[in-house]
Amino acid sequence: MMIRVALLGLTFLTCSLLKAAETPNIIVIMADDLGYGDLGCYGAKTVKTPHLDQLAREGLRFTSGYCSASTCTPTRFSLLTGTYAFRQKGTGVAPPNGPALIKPGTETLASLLKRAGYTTAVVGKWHLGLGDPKPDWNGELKPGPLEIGFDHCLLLPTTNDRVPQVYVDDHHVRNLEADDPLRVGDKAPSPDHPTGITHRSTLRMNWTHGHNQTIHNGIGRIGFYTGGQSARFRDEDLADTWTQEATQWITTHRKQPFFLFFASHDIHVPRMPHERFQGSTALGFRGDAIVEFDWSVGAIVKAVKQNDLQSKTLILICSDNGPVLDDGYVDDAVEKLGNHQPAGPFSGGKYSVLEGGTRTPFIVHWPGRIQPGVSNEVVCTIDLAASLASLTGVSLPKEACLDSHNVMPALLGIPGAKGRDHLLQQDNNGTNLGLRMGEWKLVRLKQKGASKAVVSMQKRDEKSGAYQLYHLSEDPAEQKDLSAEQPERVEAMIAKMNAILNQGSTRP
Ligand code: NG6
Ligand code: CA
Repeated sequence: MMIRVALLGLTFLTCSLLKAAETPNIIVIMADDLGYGDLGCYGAKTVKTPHLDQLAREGLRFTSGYCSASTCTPTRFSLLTGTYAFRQKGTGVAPPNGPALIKPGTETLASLLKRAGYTTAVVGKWHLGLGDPKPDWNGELKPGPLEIGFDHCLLLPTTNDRVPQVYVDDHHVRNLEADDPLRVGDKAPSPDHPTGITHRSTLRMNWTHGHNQTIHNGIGRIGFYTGGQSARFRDEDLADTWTQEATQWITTHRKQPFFLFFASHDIHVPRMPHERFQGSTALGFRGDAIVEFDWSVGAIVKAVKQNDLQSKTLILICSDNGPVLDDGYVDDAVEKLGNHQPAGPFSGGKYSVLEGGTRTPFIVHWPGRIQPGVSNEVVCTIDLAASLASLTGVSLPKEACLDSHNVMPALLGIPGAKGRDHLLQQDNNGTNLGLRMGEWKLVRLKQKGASKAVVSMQKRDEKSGAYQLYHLSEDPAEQKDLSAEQPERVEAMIAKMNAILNQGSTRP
C-alpha cells in the first residue's frame, strides 16, 4: 500500500513537473565516431577531457545512452526525423553527390522547435544530402537544412574524407569564385588527374583502404573534384571554424530561445586536428582529435556562460556511432592504442550492432533543472524529437517522428522516471539489427562485416548464428550467446523485432 501511494505520488510529481511548457535554449553537440570509452568521465585514462567531464559532473551522465545506428547518416536521419532510418531506403552513408534525404515538409527536431518559437541553426557535419536530385555545387544548394526547419547552416556537406572539402553557408558554397567552378563526381575528371594511387608517395597521410581518389591538403579522399580552390578548407581549421561560428551565433541569438545542432567532424578520419592539438596525447591523432573536440565543447560552454545563459540552456552531448581505429588511413590509432578502450567494456564499434556500435557517451546538462548524477535508463538520440516536443509544449502529428519516445522525465533525471522499454539498433542499412529489451539483447546477423575497418583490438570470435541472445548486465561484451538455452525468449524477441520492422511506427 505504502509503495502504491509513493508510486502515485511520484507519477503525480512527474506529471506536474512536466506540465508547463519550458523553452530553454537547446544545444545538441554530436561527436563523430566517438566511442563509449573515449572520455574521461566514461573511464578513459590516456586522454584528458576536462570540459566534457565537467558537464558530466554537473549534469546527468547516461550509461545506456544510444545513437540509433552504427554509421553517421542513419543516426543523423533518425535524430532529426525521430524515425528509424531503415524505414526509408537510401539512408546509408551518403555519397558526395547524394540528394537531400529528408524531404521538405517532414517534421524534424528543428521544425518542431521552430513551432515552439525557437531560432535554429546547424553548424558542422551534415551528411544528409543536399539538393534534388543532386547538389548544384555552383548554384543554390537546396533543399537542405533550411528547407526542413533550420534558419541557418554552416556545413561540411558530407564527411571530411568525402569530396568536396568546402563549407556550405546557407544555400551556397562559401568563398566560391565564379571563374573556378567546383566539379564533383565519382570518376576521374581526366586521365592525368592526380589521385592517391598515382601520387601515393606525395601523401602526408597514407591510406589503408579506400581514400585514394582526389588529393586535397596532401590527403587522398573518397570521390573526385576539381576547382573551387578559393573555397577549400584546411582540415586543421575545421574545429576552429565550427566553434567560432557556433559561439558567435549563440551570442547573436542570446535573446531568443535557440536550438543549435553542433555537429563536430571530430574524431572522424582523416584525423587532422589543428597543429596546437597535434601530439597532445600519447594516442596519436585519434586521441588529439578527442582533445580538440573537448576544447570545442569548452568554448561553447564558455559562450553560454559569458552570455549569462547557463541556467536557461540545456546542453546534450552524444555521438553518431561507435568508435573505429583504422577507418582507411595510417594515423597510428592502432599502433598507439595502448590500454585505451574506445568502446569501454563493449564489443564491436562503428558498423556493428553489438553494443560498441551504438552505446555511446550521452550527457545532459542544465544547471538548476537537472539533478547531477548517473542514470542507467535507456535513452537514444532518436528520442530527442518527442522528448523536446513534450518539454516545449509542441504536439506532434500522428504521421511524424514515428519511432521517437518521450523520455524527457528520464533526461531530466526525475526520480522514478523511466527510459525506453525497448530499442532497435541498426547498422548502416538496417541489414543487421539489435533489439534491447531491459537487460536482454537480441542480435540479428544477416551479413558478416565486410568492411576492412579495424574497430577494436579486443578479440571476440565472430558468432555466426542468425539470431543471438545476450544478457547485457552480466555479459556487456556480448560473448556468451544464450539463444540455445532460451528459445522462448528468442522467439518473443524475434516477434517484437518483426513487429517494429513491419508496423510502421513505434511512437507510443
Ligand atoms: C566508409 C568509409 C569510411 C567512412 C564511412 C562513413 C571507405 C573505405 N570507408 O565507406 O572511411 O567515411 O564510410 O563514416 O571509404 S560515417 O561516420 O560518416 O558514417
Ligand atoms: Ca560517424
